[in-house]
Amino acid sequence: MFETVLIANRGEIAVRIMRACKELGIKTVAVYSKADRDCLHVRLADDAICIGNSPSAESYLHVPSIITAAEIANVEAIHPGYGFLAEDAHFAEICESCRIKFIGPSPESITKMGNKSLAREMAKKAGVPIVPGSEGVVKDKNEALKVVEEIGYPVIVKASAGGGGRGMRIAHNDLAMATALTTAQSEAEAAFGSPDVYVEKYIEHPRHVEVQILAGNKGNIIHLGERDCTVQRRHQKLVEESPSPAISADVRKKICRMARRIAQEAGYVSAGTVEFLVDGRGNFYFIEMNTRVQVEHTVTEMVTGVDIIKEQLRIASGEELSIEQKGVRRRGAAIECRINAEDPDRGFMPQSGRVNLYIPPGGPNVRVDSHLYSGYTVPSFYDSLLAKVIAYGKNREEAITTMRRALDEMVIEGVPTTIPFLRRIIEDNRFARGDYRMNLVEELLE
Ligand code: MV4
Repeated sequence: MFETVLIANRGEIAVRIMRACKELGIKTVAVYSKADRDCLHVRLADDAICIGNSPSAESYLHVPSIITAAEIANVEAIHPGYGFLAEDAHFAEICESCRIKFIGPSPESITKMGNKSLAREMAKKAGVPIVPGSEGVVKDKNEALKVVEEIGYPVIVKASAGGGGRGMRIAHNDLAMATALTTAQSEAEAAFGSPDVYVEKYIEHPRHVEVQILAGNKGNIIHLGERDCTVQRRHQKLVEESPSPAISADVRKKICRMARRIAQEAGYVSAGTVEFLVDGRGNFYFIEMNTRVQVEHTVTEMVTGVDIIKEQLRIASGEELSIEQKGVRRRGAAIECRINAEDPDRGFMPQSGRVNLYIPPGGPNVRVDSHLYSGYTVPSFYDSLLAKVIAYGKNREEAITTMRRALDEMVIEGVPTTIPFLRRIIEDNRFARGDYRMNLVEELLE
């Protein structure tokens, strides 16, 4: 196992990774921007290095500063967490050439899966169902209309270099198709530096179901079951849970098998997540694969007892996974609420300022992953995630009861948060029945 690891991230995920390192006897090196001197991840680390100014581009995204810090601290490996440089193939490559282990998949895997159109083709080749649509990139209106002839409206135009819902446009007819195509292309060019887009049939009211996989160094790939992340607002997940309340045992088995198959086809190594859309009839379709650890990995940890970060560290250091597929037991249900410094009454506008008082929930079956403490000042430069509250129960009903209790206990004073809005979701009857679709949040806002 590694002796020393640098964590190229901040906030709750930096804290989470340090906890795993500590339990594995690994020394941790934190990096921080000028805005983050007083952050919890700096305090918890064995060593901490300032890497630059507050804007991410001058610190957490600034590759030369991070590599320099890694050289100075003489670390063997870098854990990128999620966001920032986690899915930057170029960064992974630079780590490799500096003989620093990037804790994640190979640069080639990141590049392959980062191209969503290519990933689609790969899934298709592996025999995994994909959403009906174009074969590869669509260049112009004529090509797009040819696809529509086969699949019909509505369709959705997606950026190849996008993902997570960024750069998507829906079209219901030929006229809208023309504008959807050109706006998606120019948005993609501006946001990702590539105008490539592809076309898919628009699935109405789908659910977002994703499968956690762990791929060892010997081609051994296991899955840890699925997560349901249907409760989203503008592609930001608010609540995630495992197992999904909306799929049958039969669909679950198939979707998990398909996730493994994609990872196998791609020669994937490390932790990853395979995303699917599930329609009202239980049909499922691959949409994309994420090559990082995700915010919501915690719900999978709660129902499987597997520490996903430790497994990532084991794989990266050349060790084998600590578990085999037949040793994975999924028990009970877990729900996660993301607590953000955002004002739901003002369009979820990000908020910053001093947290005068923080009282985290506790007690049986409650896990809180957070970098908060009373007196902490939330800076305006970064993602607004403050805490993740995860409730566990023997079944979904118990998990919901525990979540309701946990959210009632939780106090964050000084900065507006999404807690009141999350309470409404957890108390909603449709949520309780598991009978909701992608528009639950919008309906609650009206
Ligand atoms: C879709 C879709 C409908 N049809 N693709 C892609 C990334 C994910 N974050 C949302 N994505 C969607 N892709 C096709 N062909 C609808 C969504 C979508 C969504 C899906 C499930 C649950 C909530 C959602 C919220 C917005 C968009």
